[in-house]
Amino acid sequence: MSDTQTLRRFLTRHAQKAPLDPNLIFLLEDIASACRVIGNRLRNAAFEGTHGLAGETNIQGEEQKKLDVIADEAFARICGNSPRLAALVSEEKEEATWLKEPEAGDYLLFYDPLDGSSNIEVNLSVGSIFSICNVAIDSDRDVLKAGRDQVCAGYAIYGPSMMLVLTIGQGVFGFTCEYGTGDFRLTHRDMKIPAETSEFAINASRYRLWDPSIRQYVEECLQGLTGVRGRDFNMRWTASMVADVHRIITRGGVFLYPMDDGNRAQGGKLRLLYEANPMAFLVEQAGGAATTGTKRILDLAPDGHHQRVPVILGSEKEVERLIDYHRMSASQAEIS
Ligand code: AHM
Ligand code: MG
Repeated sequence: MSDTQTLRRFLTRHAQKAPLDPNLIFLLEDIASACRVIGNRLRNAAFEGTHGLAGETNIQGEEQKKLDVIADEAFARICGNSPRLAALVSEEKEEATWLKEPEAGDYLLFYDPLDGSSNIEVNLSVGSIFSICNVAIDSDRDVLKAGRDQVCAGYAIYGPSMMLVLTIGQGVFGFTCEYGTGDFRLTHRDMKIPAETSEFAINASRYRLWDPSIRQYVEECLQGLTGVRGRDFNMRWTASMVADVHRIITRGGVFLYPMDDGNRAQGGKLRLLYEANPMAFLVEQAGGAATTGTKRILDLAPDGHHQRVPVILGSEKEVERLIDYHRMSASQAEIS
């Protein structure tokens, strides 16, 4: 039977064993509340008239959905109560929102309030992704933190059940929202990604745009049992990063949103601060690996709030193979 301690009990028990700032616990509880509110708004959207577009475009030039705006407001309103939260960096806002004069030890919250929102109308899983870093010194307004500086990261997945999956740097833990009480309860302890997998996730409609390394990798997977990999591979693509990463954290696999001819000018598709970094932290904490193809994601030095990067993450052996293919492809390009 699963352990059913609540998120608060889990965090306070953790704090008895290892130092954990009570203000981080408050912030995590506020994030859980925001996600609970977003989950309820998603569930009732058909009755509340909140499907469809908001009529605005965000900083990424993407059309905002009404629910993107509702989710962004829920995060800002509920987490804004946290006493040591200095600033918010949201996918939906061009600039950071400062809530107080930053002091060393305060928190910075990075979030994508509703990831995969193109899936809402077709009633597939969507999610919220978040990442937390510390303010290093008093008055420091620098929010361009490297992923390795994260103190906590996680996501909420709004699927057949609502879950919160998080790491505070000591493994990955999944909490399911109990219907009725609304409590997040620990149902998935110390989640681990197996090093080997036979399942990959990529938007294959972009085949014509891929670099040779990605083509080679996918073509070899597709050859199956009689090909160079000597085994059959399965493919899944939800087009909701949270759902795809959740599957990988639950049963293994590799997720690819590489740089290709369609997104090279932007640097990739997924955003570093509130998509790639938190997912890379979670995946590494679950025993997997996360790279751009050439660099560890957590070591990247961000150059903008909404910087995009290529993302390859999941089961360690497959990620290592992809890094090798990138290396080989780069040295071949040098020779020719
Ligand atoms: P979003 O933040 O605008 O929702 O975009 C990110 C999403 C990811 O969840 C998902 O992995 C990817 O975009 C899907 O892209 P595509 O539609 O090209 O398959
Ligand atoms: Mg997103």
